[in-house]
Amino acid sequence: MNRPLKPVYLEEKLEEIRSDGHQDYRSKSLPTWCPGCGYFSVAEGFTFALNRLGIDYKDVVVVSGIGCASRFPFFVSTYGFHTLHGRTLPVATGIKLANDALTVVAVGGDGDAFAIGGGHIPHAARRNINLTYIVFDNGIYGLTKGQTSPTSALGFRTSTTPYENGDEPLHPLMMLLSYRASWVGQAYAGRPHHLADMIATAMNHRGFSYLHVLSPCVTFDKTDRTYANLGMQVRDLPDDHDSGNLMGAMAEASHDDAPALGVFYKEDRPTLDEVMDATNKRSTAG
Ligand SMILES: Cc1ncc(C[n+]2csc(CCOP(=O)(O)OP(=O)(O)O)c2C)c(N)n1
Ligand code: SF4
Ligand SMILES: [Mg+2]
Repeated sequence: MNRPLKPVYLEEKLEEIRSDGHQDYRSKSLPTWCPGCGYFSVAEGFTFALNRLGIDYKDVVVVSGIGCASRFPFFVSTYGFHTLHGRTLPVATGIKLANDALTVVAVGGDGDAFAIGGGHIPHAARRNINLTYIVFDNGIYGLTKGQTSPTSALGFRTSTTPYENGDEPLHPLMMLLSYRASWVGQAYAGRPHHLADMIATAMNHRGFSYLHVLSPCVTFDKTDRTYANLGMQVRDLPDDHDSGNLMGAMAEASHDDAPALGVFYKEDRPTLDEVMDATNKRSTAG
């Protein structure tokens, strides 16, 4: 018997949110992600974060590359730009520099960020572009049906590594810390409330904020980054963690077997648009 598909998007829920004085940031396009994909938590967390920060959706642009994660702009009712594979950050940078009143959030998968797009990250971080970059790391290429990615674990079997992955994975948090991203945090799709908090905190930072989200691909990874495994591994950063201490942040980030959740590092320093404004002023003075 064919059962009618029930929309996940309920009109009553929308009304409830509106009558509460909140905006609903979910779009009318239903997510095309597989049931159980960690990305639903990110989308939900994002709408909570925008409500908490009180940002109007007309003032937000979500920029993505290509991949399952990069479908994100279709499923939130902000402005969106689905760009080319790996070119999220250059486009996001251009948007922010053209109109710095906009809140710019760049999103994408681990392949988009660290394989084809990896060359852009160091420069966005060191120049402290005032935007948020959320990478949904499932350790695999989901959209193209399960090939290894730069963050796939050693020994992981995929369609491209049937005899086990022998490539050492990249370490995104260590990379971002050494590139001097001015805000670096980690969250987990299986802890949606914490994730929502972390998205809001990252977006509230002035400067380049990098949020790494550990997220299971339930369709192509049945053995490694599963909810069961990640749920056992993740831990909170210690209460006495000093997010102003870069070396301390690196030490916490280096515990590969027990990924910590929370804000690893933050610092306050001039952003790219501030530096450019100052340069403009100097060049036009006298
Ligand atoms: C220039 C270019 N090269 C390759 C591809 C094929 N391709 C599309 S998505 C993707 C990887 C997606 O993996 P990831 O960024 O981790 O996103 P996920 O699907 O896992 O969310 C690749 C290789 C492409 N679309 N464009
Ligand atoms: S293939 Fe994997 S990453 Fe893509 S939507 Fe399905 S579960 Fe999510
Ligand atoms: Mg991926």
